[in-house]
Amino acid sequence: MTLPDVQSLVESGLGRIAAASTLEDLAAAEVEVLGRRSAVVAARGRLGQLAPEERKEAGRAVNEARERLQAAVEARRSELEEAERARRVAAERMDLTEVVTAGASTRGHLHLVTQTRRELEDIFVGMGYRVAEGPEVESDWYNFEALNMPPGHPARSMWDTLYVKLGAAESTLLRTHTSPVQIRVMESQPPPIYVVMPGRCYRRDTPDARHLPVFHQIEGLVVDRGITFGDLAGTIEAFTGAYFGPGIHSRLRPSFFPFTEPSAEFEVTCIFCEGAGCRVCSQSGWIELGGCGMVDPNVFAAVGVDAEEWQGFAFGFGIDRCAMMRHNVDDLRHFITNDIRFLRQF
Ligand code: FA5
Repeated sequence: MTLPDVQSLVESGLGRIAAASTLEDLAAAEVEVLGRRSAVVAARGRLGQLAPEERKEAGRAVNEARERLQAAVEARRSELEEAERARRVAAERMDLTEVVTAGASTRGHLHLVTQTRRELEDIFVGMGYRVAEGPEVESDWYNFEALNMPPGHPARSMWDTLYVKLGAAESTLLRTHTSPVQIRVMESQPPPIYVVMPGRCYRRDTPDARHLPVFHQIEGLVVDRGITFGDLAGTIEAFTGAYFGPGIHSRLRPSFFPFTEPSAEFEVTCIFCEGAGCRVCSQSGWIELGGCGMVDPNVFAAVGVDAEEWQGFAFGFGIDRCAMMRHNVDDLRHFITNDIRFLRQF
């Protein structure tokens, strides 16, 4: 073995290492150039055959060759790892300019929940209702007490409440439903009243396919002379047909709310199976949308309306749930994850 032999062994090894274009290929090159069957290891094996005076120098040359090749493998590995990291970062990069630069047609539009709220308002305005709004941060009195739920009333536990640190303990809260706006409307004007009240509500609900901790309801309130439960049922049916279209109907099931008597839950034909029964509606053919009932005389008393002269009904249902059902969305959480591919569809 001559020194030029070692030199050419190093050159061909360096060429092989430089040619490796992936980390896997580099691992294969390392085995070829430095592994048990490599030329370097074979050269070292042949050192014993040399005369003692040649052996020392040749041994040093072989060791240096091995170290250079080893260093070249390490350097190439760092380069390839860096390139791989850069490729991954580029692939995962979120292009925040996408929406702005993708053309004039992507100026954006109202969120589906806002579109739904407006459509529901339009339906009720078409039936002669006015639209009213109330605050999202409410007092205990409006959210509970005036609605026939004095402190300690067991029905308060129907709603998992988020309280605000303001004033006396548990006196201020994020409204759990839009029903407090009924009270504000009745305080601000005498009957007759035909009003819908949309808005955001808050509950300590764990997010799942049909619940969000922040969601939207639309409340309805009618106070007039001679109002009956039949008017309530007819109004719900008219709304159901107007919003969901023909073939989708409503039904009322006895229920309990402290501020209405009698109370009912209203359900609409499951739009997924059109009443035949499926997984979404637990095979019942119906999906619950909200609560309703005749205004309880205690609520009229809280706002000074004479229950002998005036009767009324109220209802409240989920706007997000309406949008979900009408547009075949299987999970409410899509509404708040801000995935432009989902939002763009509507
Ligand atoms: C109420 O909130 C009553 N205030 C409704 C009412 C008004 C009854 C007037 C009588 C008279 P309930 O807790 O069932 O009721 O909620 C009504 C609807 O709001 C539900 O059917 C559902 O559509 C929607 N909703 C309730 N919680 C959530 C939530 N966490 N996420 C999304 N929608 C919800």
